[in-house]
Amino acid sequence: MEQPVFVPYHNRHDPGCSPEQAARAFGEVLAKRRSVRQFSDRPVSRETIQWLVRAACSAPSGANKQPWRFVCVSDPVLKAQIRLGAEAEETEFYRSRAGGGWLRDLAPLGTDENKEYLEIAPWLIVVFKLNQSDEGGKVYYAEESVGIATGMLLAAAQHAGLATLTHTPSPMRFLGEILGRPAHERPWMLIPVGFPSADCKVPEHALQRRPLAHSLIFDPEPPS
Ligand code: IYR
Repeated sequence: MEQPVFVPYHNRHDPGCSPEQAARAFGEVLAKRRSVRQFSDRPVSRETIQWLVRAACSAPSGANKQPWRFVCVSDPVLKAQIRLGAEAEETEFYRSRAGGGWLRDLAPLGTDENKEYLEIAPWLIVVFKLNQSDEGGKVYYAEESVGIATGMLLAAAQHAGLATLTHTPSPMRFLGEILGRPAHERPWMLIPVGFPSADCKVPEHALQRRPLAHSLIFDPEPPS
Protein backbone atom coordinates (compact mmCIF):
# COMPACT_ATOMS: atom_id res chain seq x y z
CA MET A 1 0.00 0.00 0.00
CA GLU A 2 1.32 3.43 -0.94
CA GLN A 3 2.13 5.45 2.19
CA PRO A 4 0.68 8.97 2.39
CA VAL A 5 3.15 11.85 2.25
CA PHE A 6 2.13 15.20 3.76
CA VAL A 7 3.63 18.57 2.84
CA PRO A 8 2.95 21.96 4.46
CA TYR A 9 0.06 23.96 3.01
CA HIS A 10 1.92 27.24 2.65
CA ASN A 11 0.26 28.93 -0.30
CA ARG A 12 -3.28 29.38 0.96
CA HIS A 13 -5.12 32.11 -0.95
CA ASP A 14 -5.39 35.25 1.16
CA PRO A 15 -8.08 37.58 -0.19
CA GLY A 16 -6.57 40.53 1.65
CA CYS A 17 -9.93 41.42 3.15
CA SER A 18 -12.40 39.71 5.45
CA PRO A 19 -14.11 36.46 4.40
CA GLU A 20 -17.42 38.40 4.40
CA GLN A 21 -16.09 41.00 1.97
CA ALA A 22 -14.40 38.43 -0.27
CA ALA A 23 -17.40 36.08 -0.30
CA ARG A 24 -19.73 38.95 -1.13
CA ALA A 25 -17.54 40.30 -3.93
CA PHE A 26 -17.22 36.88 -5.58
CA GLY A 27 -20.91 36.13 -5.04
CA GLU A 28 -21.81 39.39 -6.76
CA VAL A 29 -19.63 38.51 -9.74
CA LEU A 30 -21.26 35.07 -10.05
CA ALA A 31 -24.76 36.49 -9.60
CA LYS A 32 -24.29 38.39 -12.87
CA ARG A 33 -23.76 35.19 -14.85
CA ARG A 34 -26.41 34.35 -17.43
CA SER A 35 -26.75 31.52 -19.87
CA VAL A 36 -26.09 33.18 -23.21
CA ARG A 37 -27.28 32.00 -26.62
CA GLN A 38 -26.23 34.99 -28.70
CA PHE A 39 -22.46 35.14 -28.99
CA SER A 40 -20.11 37.55 -30.71
CA ASP A 41 -17.38 36.11 -32.94
CA ARG A 42 -14.83 38.20 -31.00
CA PRO A 43 -11.85 35.94 -30.42
CA VAL A 44 -10.80 34.60 -27.04
CA SER A 45 -7.15 33.61 -26.71
CA ARG A 46 -6.01 30.04 -26.31
CA GLU A 47 -4.19 31.16 -23.18
CA THR A 48 -7.50 32.27 -21.66
CA ILE A 49 -9.04 28.89 -22.40
CA GLN A 50 -6.03 27.16 -20.86
CA TRP A 51 -6.51 29.13 -17.65
CA LEU A 52 -10.22 28.30 -17.55
CA VAL A 53 -9.43 24.62 -17.91
CA ARG A 54 -6.69 24.90 -15.30
CA ALA A 55 -9.30 26.36 -12.95
CA ALA A 56 -11.63 23.44 -13.73
CA CYS A 57 -8.87 20.89 -13.20
CA SER A 58 -8.11 22.27 -9.75
CA ALA A 59 -11.45 20.79 -8.64
CA PRO A 60 -11.57 18.09 -6.01
CA SER A 61 -12.37 14.63 -7.38
CA GLY A 62 -12.99 11.17 -6.03
CA ALA A 63 -9.63 9.73 -4.85
CA ASN A 64 -8.08 12.54 -6.92
CA LYS A 65 -8.65 10.55 -10.11
CA GLN A 66 -9.58 13.67 -12.13
CA PRO A 67 -12.05 11.77 -14.32
CA TRP A 68 -12.51 14.47 -16.92
CA ARG A 69 -11.30 15.71 -20.28
CA PHE A 70 -11.95 19.19 -21.64
CA VAL A 71 -11.73 19.16 -25.42
CA CYS A 72 -11.54 22.74 -26.66
CA VAL A 73 -12.63 23.42 -30.21
CA SER A 74 -12.03 26.58 -32.24
CA ASP A 75 -11.68 25.01 -35.71
CA PRO A 76 -14.61 26.23 -37.87
CA VAL A 77 -14.89 22.86 -39.63
CA LEU A 78 -15.26 20.98 -36.33
CA LYS A 79 -17.66 23.60 -35.00
CA ALA A 80 -19.83 23.24 -38.13
CA GLN A 81 -19.90 19.45 -37.67
CA ILE A 82 -20.82 19.84 -34.00
CA ARG A 83 -23.61 22.25 -34.89
CA LEU A 84 -24.95 19.80 -37.49
CA GLY A 85 -24.89 16.92 -34.98
CA ALA A 86 -26.48 18.98 -32.21
CA GLU A 87 -29.22 20.36 -34.44
CA ALA A 88 -30.08 16.85 -35.66
CA GLU A 89 -30.59 15.66 -32.06
CA GLU A 90 -32.34 18.83 -30.98
CA THR A 91 -34.75 18.69 -33.93
CA GLU A 92 -35.87 15.26 -32.68
CA PHE A 93 -35.99 16.58 -29.13
CA TYR A 94 -38.28 19.50 -29.92
CA ARG A 95 -40.35 17.49 -32.41
CA SER A 96 -41.03 14.45 -30.22
CA ARG A 97 -38.58 13.47 -27.48
CA ALA A 98 -39.30 16.32 -25.10
CA GLY A 99 -43.03 15.86 -24.75
CA GLY A 100 -45.58 18.47 -23.70
CA GLY A 101 -44.55 19.01 -20.07
CA TRP A 102 -40.90 19.58 -20.85
CA LEU A 103 -41.72 21.91 -23.76
CA ARG A 104 -44.01 23.92 -21.48
CA ASP A 105 -41.18 24.26 -18.94
CA LEU A 106 -38.80 25.42 -21.69
CA ALA A 107 -41.24 27.87 -23.29
CA PRO A 108 -40.14 30.90 -21.18
CA LEU A 109 -36.54 30.37 -22.34
CA GLY A 110 -37.45 30.65 -26.03
CA THR A 111 -35.09 27.86 -27.08
CA ASP A 112 -35.48 25.80 -30.24
CA GLU A 113 -33.46 23.43 -32.41
CA ASN A 114 -31.50 26.22 -34.10
CA LYS A 115 -27.99 26.26 -32.57
CA GLU A 116 -26.28 28.91 -34.69
CA TYR A 117 -24.21 29.94 -31.67
CA LEU A 118 -22.24 26.70 -31.95
CA GLU A 119 -20.54 28.17 -35.03
CA ILE A 120 -20.32 31.76 -33.80
CA ALA A 121 -18.82 31.39 -30.31
CA PRO A 122 -15.01 31.35 -30.65
CA TRP A 123 -14.65 28.25 -28.49
CA LEU A 124 -16.68 25.15 -27.74
CA ILE A 125 -15.46 23.33 -24.66
CA VAL A 126 -16.67 19.76 -24.79
CA VAL A 127 -16.56 18.19 -21.35
CA PHE A 128 -16.07 14.43 -21.19
CA LYS A 129 -16.53 12.24 -18.14
CA LEU A 130 -14.09 9.35 -17.88
CA ASN A 131 -15.78 6.19 -16.72
CA GLN A 132 -12.40 4.64 -16.07
CA SER A 133 -8.91 6.07 -15.94
CA ASP A 134 -6.83 6.16 -19.11
CA GLU A 135 -4.91 3.20 -17.67
CA GLY A 136 -8.14 1.24 -17.14
CA GLY A 137 -8.32 1.82 -13.36
CA LYS A 138 -11.40 2.74 -11.36
CA VAL A 139 -12.71 6.28 -10.89
CA TYR A 140 -14.98 7.37 -8.05
CA TYR A 141 -17.84 9.86 -7.85
CA ALA A 142 -17.15 10.76 -11.46
CA GLU A 143 -20.49 12.53 -11.92
CA GLU A 144 -19.91 14.74 -8.88
CA SER A 145 -16.27 15.35 -9.82
CA VAL A 146 -17.06 16.44 -13.38
CA GLY A 147 -19.95 18.56 -12.13
CA ILE A 148 -17.74 20.40 -9.66
CA ALA A 149 -14.97 20.91 -12.23
CA THR A 150 -17.45 22.22 -14.78
CA GLY A 151 -18.96 24.58 -12.23
CA MET A 152 -15.51 25.92 -11.52
CA LEU A 153 -14.91 26.39 -15.25
CA LEU A 154 -18.16 28.37 -15.53
CA ALA A 155 -17.17 30.50 -12.52
CA ALA A 156 -13.70 31.12 -13.96
CA ALA A 157 -15.23 32.20 -17.30
CA GLN A 158 -17.62 34.54 -15.52
CA HIS A 159 -14.74 35.97 -13.50
CA ALA A 160 -12.90 36.59 -16.80
CA GLY A 161 -15.87 38.52 -18.22
CA LEU A 162 -16.79 35.75 -20.63
CA ALA A 163 -20.18 34.26 -21.37
CA THR A 164 -20.98 30.56 -21.38
CA LEU A 165 -23.86 28.24 -22.04
CA THR A 166 -24.34 24.81 -20.49
CA HIS A 167 -25.66 23.05 -23.57
CA THR A 168 -26.73 19.42 -23.32
CA PRO A 169 -27.88 18.15 -26.70
CA SER A 170 -29.24 14.69 -26.06
CA PRO A 171 -28.03 12.10 -26.83
CA MET A 172 -24.49 13.45 -27.12
CA ARG A 173 -22.74 10.46 -28.63
CA PHE A 174 -22.05 12.44 -31.81
CA LEU A 175 -19.53 14.58 -29.88
CA GLY A 176 -17.29 11.63 -29.10
CA GLU A 177 -17.49 10.52 -32.72
CA ILE A 178 -16.72 13.93 -34.27
CA LEU A 179 -13.85 14.54 -31.84
CA GLY A 180 -12.45 11.02 -32.08
CA ARG A 181 -12.58 10.34 -28.36
CA PRO A 182 -12.04 6.83 -26.95
CA ALA A 183 -14.92 4.75 -25.57
CA HIS A 184 -14.11 5.36 -21.90
CA GLU A 185 -14.78 9.10 -22.36
CA ARG A 186 -18.48 9.96 -22.26
CA PRO A 187 -19.58 13.33 -23.60
CA TRP A 188 -21.07 15.18 -20.65
CA MET A 189 -21.64 18.81 -21.60
CA LEU A 190 -21.03 21.21 -24.47
CA ILE A 191 -20.04 24.71 -23.36
CA PRO A 192 -19.78 27.55 -25.87
CA VAL A 193 -17.45 30.24 -24.50
CA GLY A 194 -17.02 33.78 -25.76
CA PHE A 195 -18.37 37.28 -25.50
CA PRO A 196 -22.08 38.00 -25.74
CA SER A 197 -23.09 39.68 -29.02
CA ALA A 198 -23.72 43.43 -28.84
CA ASP A 199 -27.48 42.79 -29.17
CA CYS A 200 -27.51 39.77 -26.86
CA LYS A 201 -30.73 39.31 -24.92
CA VAL A 202 -31.49 36.81 -22.17
CA PRO A 203 -34.94 35.58 -21.21
CA GLU A 204 -36.55 37.60 -18.45
CA HIS A 205 -37.45 34.29 -16.84
CA ALA A 206 -33.76 33.52 -16.30
CA LEU A 207 -33.36 36.64 -14.15
CA GLN A 208 -35.73 35.29 -11.56
CA ARG A 209 -33.97 33.67 -8.64
CA ARG A 210 -35.80 32.03 -5.79
CA PRO A 211 -35.45 33.79 -2.43
CA LEU A 212 -32.37 32.62 -0.54
CA ALA A 213 -34.60 30.96 2.05
CA HIS A 214 -35.69 28.45 -0.59
CA SER A 215 -32.16 27.17 -0.96
CA LEU A 216 -30.48 27.93 2.36
CA ILE A 217 -31.35 26.50 5.76
CA PHE A 218 -29.29 27.25 8.87
CA ASP A 219 -29.29 24.87 11.82
CA PRO A 220 -32.62 23.09 11.34
CA GLU A 221 -34.47 22.13 14.50
CA PRO A 222 -33.87 18.47 15.15
CA PRO A 223 -37.12 16.48 14.73
CA SER A 224 -38.75 15.94 18.14
N1 IYR B 1 -31.14 20.71 -25.01
C1 IYR B 1 -32.21 21.54 -25.54
C2 IYR B 1 -33.34 21.72 -24.60
C3 IYR B 1 -33.10 22.39 -23.30
C4 IYR B 1 -33.29 21.67 -22.14
C5 IYR B 1 -33.14 22.27 -20.93
I1 IYR B 1 -33.57 21.22 -19.25
C6 IYR B 1 -32.77 23.62 -20.84
O1 IYR B 1 -32.62 24.22 -19.61
C7 IYR B 1 -32.59 24.36 -22.00
C8 IYR B 1 -32.74 23.72 -23.23
C9 IYR B 1 -31.64 22.88 -26.04
O2 IYR B 1 -30.49 23.20 -25.76
O3 IYR B 1 -32.35 23.62 -26.72
